[in-house]
Amino acid sequence: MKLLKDLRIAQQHQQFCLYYQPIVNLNTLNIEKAEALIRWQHPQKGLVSPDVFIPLAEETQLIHKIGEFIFASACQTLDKVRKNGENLQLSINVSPVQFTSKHCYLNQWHTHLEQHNLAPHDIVIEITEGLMMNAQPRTQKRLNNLTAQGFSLALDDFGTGYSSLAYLKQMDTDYIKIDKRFVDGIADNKDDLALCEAMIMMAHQLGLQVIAEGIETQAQHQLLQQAGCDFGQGYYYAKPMPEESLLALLSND
Ligand code: G
Ligand code: G
Ligand code: MN
Ligand code: NA
Repeated sequence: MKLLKDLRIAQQHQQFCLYYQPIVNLNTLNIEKAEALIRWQHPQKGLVSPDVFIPLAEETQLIHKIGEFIFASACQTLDKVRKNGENLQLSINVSPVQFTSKHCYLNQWHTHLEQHNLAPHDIVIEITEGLMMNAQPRTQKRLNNLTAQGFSLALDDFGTGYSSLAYLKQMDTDYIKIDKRFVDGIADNKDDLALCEAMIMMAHQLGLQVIAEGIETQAQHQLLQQAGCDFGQGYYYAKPMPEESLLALLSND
């Protein structure tokens, strides 16, 4: 398969980079976090979406190497943010396949953190609910081990999977990320708003904070703010951007 062959060489040829999308505190409107989103600049095809190549990387175990690149790059960026006198928590998407590795990803992560004078609490690990379905039993143990070490944990695409509530019970989650599918309709549809409000209330009662994703309009922003949502992310605030743009944005903020 051609794309797989290209994916194997992409890393050596430095065709990957991270974009960052700001996450705004809805009480203060400060940018407190950013989500790292990988981009592949293919020499012929141009930008290839992670929706296409991450599943391929998961099937072929390439995700382990790519995952290390993502973690290392995010640490580098955060180091630059700090050197500019700013601060952020960086949110990183991690595939459950990474936790099946016999390679010691955790030692790797600690090495990268130490190299840049960072600590686990500077990082939020995002796990997609849907992907947990096929996860091995030890994945959950490993996730709880991460939070015990100080990493924050976010349940991504919350509400879209089969057992959202079961995961909340089983894992030491810090954040739920309300999926864009629920946010889209809140200004026009009472049921969508009610669902978001219910998720926010439930999360707060469990001691979790809420990040709403895919906010595109001022109306959505205001409704979520009124509903007590803690953080917002979406094109209304900013699109995913290269590192330089993030650094510039933070210093103007
Ligand atoms: O940024 P974008 O909308 O193109 O991302 C598409 C999908 O790819 C999203 O579901 C997102 O979670 C996933 N994705 C983006 N970046 C990463 C990454 O660095 N690691 C993993 N595992 N998934 C990612
Ligand atoms: O990791 P997750 O599956 O949540 O990935 C988030 C994806 O959503 C990224 O690919 C990002 O580019 C995209 N995204 C972020 N904000 C918005 C938005 O406001 N509108 C749309 N259409 N997509 C968004
Ligand atoms: Mn995510
Ligand atoms: Na999502």
